[in-house]
Amino acid sequence: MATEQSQVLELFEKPFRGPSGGTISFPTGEGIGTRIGTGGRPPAELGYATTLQRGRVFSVFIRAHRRAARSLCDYFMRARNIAELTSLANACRNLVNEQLFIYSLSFVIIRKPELRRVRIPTVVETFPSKFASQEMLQQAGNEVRRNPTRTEPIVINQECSGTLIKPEHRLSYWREDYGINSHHWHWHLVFPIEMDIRRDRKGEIFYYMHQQMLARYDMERLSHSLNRVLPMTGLRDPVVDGYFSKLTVNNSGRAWGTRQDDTRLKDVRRDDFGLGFINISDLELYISRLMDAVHQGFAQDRQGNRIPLTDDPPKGGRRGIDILGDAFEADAELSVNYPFYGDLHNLAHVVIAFSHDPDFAHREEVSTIGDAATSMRDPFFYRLHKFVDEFFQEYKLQQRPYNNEELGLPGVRVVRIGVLQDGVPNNLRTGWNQREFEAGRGLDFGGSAPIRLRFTHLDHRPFDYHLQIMNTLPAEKDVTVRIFLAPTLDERGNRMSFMDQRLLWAEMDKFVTKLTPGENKLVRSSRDSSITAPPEATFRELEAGREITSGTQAGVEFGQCGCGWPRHMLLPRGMPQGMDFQLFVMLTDQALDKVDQVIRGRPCTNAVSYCGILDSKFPGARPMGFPFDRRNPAMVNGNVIQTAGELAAQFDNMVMEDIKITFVGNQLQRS
Ligand code: CUO
Repeated sequence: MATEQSQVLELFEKPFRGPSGGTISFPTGEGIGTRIGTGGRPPAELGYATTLQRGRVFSVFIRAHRRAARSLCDYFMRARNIAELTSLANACRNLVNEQLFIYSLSFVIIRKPELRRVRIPTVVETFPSKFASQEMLQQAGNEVRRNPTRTEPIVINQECSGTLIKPEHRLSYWREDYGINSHHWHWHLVFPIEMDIRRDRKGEIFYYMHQQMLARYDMERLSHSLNRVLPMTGLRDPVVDGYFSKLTVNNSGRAWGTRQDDTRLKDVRRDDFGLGFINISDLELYISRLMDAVHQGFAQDRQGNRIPLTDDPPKGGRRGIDILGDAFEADAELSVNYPFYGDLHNLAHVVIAFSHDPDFAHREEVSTIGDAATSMRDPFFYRLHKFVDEFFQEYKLQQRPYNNEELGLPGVRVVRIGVLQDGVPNNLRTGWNQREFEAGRGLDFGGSAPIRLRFTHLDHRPFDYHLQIMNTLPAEKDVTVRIFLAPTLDERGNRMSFMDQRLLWAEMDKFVTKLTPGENKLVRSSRDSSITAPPEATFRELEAGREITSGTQAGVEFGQCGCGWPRHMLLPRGMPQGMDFQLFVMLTDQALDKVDQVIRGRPCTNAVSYCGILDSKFPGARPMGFPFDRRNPAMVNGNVIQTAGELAAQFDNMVMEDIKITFVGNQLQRS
């Protein structure tokens, strides 16, 4: 195992090495890329994998790139063990795009059961230039050149990409956090499109995971007295937010594209990215057709059949949200009608990502919103996804409200809930913390000193949820516990109606437990959250074998472990003077929640609410986001329901609690 792990680390080390690494050759418009190989003829078994230029961006949002990834993954899938994978990989690593190479290797290690027990190193270390500014990397390079024999580590501190002159930049630390961007890269890796993967409820999790990221972004915005993010209004209006990432694409210093405030979107003609003509008017057609489907309650397939869109399908049927998610993202293999509903979400990423140079007039690179590893850095990402989410919400609002049977759990009463952090009840503290990553693994500076990038990030100390529950049933009862967090007040300082607060509820945890008859006291650690993953192992940790042999992790199939919201970002920042939040806890009947299945092997079960379980059904039968995914019932037991608190008051199995979140800045470790 240790040998396999070191073989894998070797494959991930210095992706830009090799004869052509970093060499850019610009196409002149006659083809989609420069083929690199012996005599200009790449080996046939690599298929489309060699159609991407080396030294450029690889993006899953671009169909031609997905096609190249499919070819390279098919090539790697022949490997039966790490030794064979190493030999296949070494045979082609100088012929294919570096980012495509790492993506495909990661994909195959995750997909093949016999390879899953090895861990892939974090993408932060494999491609530090996607996470650290050119200036930081340049400083490191200068240090190495100044003193090539130095052996003590070079530590470079991170800075955000903008100054606070623009209010949006108050959120830069969040958008540019290494953990959320790494999670997003992994999420799109484990929920790939057009890769012949059939993951359970993929369309629905596309909707839910991105909706939850928006809820978290909005909580963070309210923590800075900023309004909730507004959606992109249309494709003809200016892109209000500019973005200048300061990042580089490869080890030759090629810069990502940038975008001024108020840039207008244009039709895209980028042969260098394998893109055909992308016309804004085509995207507008897709928008209109998708909205037709939402409002008519059915989609139309290629044969003209009406496919009903409802979240109450007949038993065994797919929910409308799942069908809509697949049509919207879009996946040509799963969309109900790909030519008709198009590729709206991916193409919207692409059109925005090339808005600074839509026809390659300036030979500019794609901008960061065009790559899953960097897109969350761009403020406009959230406006784009708010626009996407509005379609899904429009659909959800047409579903019936949940009824008393679905919401209630007779015989079970939640008496009290609260949180305890370092002995302090119901006041959680957040602040700054730091983490170092090894940049020298992903870049090639020469020299013998380790180069460490030091990122400052939001964090909190672990805390526990305490739940006091009364089970008045005569027997044990299996229940699902759902915990949500939302701000108490809106931008104006007013309390919110159910419908206003509905989209701000962020899932904090969801777990199954057994209640004994009588009183039950549950303590649940924040570290066990259903949305988070623990910090990703670095090269150093993997080399030391610590992460792969320790305790309960031994034998786990790590493949998809990199997917998961970073643990350090579980809480919103809150305010220095303390900010009001509400916890909402709901218990539901596990008999109605559970999904019957036998899970084979020891899959990674981090962050199941965002990432599911590999090769298994999504563990939970209810619609994702339950109970806040639908409008509230107008009345319960004869009482009008207008707020989440009024809903909770009508059901014994729900309770709300006021808490505060206080930001203590640099005092976190000292407090
Ligand atoms: Cu994850 Cu648009 O889907 O970024």
